[in-house]
Amino acid sequence: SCQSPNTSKNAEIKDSTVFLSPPLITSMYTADPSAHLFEGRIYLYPSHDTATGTPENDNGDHFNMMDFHVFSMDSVGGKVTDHGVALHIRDIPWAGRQLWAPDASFANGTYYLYFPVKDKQDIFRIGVATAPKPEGPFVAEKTPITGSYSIDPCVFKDDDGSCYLYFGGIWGGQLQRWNNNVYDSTARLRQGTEPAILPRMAKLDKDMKHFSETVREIKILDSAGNLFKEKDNDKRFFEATWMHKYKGKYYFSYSTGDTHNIAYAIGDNPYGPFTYKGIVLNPVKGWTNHHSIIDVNGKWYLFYHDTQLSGKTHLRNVKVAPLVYHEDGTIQTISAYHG
Ligand code: FUB
Repeated sequence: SCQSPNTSKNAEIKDSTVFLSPPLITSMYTADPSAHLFEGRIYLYPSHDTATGTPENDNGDHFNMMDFHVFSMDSVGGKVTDHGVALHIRDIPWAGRQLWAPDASFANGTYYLYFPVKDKQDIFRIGVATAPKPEGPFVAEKTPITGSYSIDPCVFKDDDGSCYLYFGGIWGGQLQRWNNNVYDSTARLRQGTEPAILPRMAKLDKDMKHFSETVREIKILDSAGNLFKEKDNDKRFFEATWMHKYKGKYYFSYSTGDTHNIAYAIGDNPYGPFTYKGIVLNPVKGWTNHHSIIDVNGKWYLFYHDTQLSGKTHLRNVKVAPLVYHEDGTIQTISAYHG
């Protein structure tokens, strides 16, 4: 059953908004919602959380997902339709385990689903699958995107039709193992005053299945123009990339992971650098925080998740809240709870 957000319970406080949203989907556990407006409907591409009994650890082995369902609604607050299994891990020829957070795009008359999964060597790569309809079912390519690695792909289509893939996640997402696009299984996490690990991106080829350039790091700078250090872990990048454009500026948002914020930084072009501006969403119930931001006919929304239904960190439920910009283009911080 699906309810519309109960705005009467929501109160504005100073520069942040408390918005109490009900879960959008209660028939299964869903997380990491990537939302898009396709064919006049809102489509959601979330992770499908499942209780497989895999023990919890810092690598996120308990996030042991097997398939994706796509959901759609005609408006925020409208009935949510479950379109069934859009892609199953057994139909990805190169996949080993753990189907993590996906995203989707439309080009060439085709829908493209981007997804991270560990390959048979237990290394996270990013795959792509295609379908003629936004809800799938999607057919996976036989190999991962050449040169891709780590997790949490976000595909951003600019106004000129160019598409860019942003990705990466540290700890269980393995980004710390990739320096200059070379894999080193022994590479360790950064510490203290060492520069924080940076997210990655590359422009996509017109075929949407290859990178058209070498993967590069993107810089997130503080207001003084300096890169964050690992000790700045309430602001530095951890995982959950998202890119959107507002009034000609590029907004790169992400999770700070172990400090559980959704933070954002603004830049003048898709490659950055991006300057840190603040928090989009304060920590939610559960360890992870992962979101998307879209414009639905002039109104902006944040899709996110928490663990209201299960109380378990790996069994999450998708939610939505309105997103408000200040005059200067900064975003009003959203809290999912009172107090
Ligand atoms: O859902 C699995 C992983 O947890 C995602 O890829 C991360 O962003 C975190 O939400």
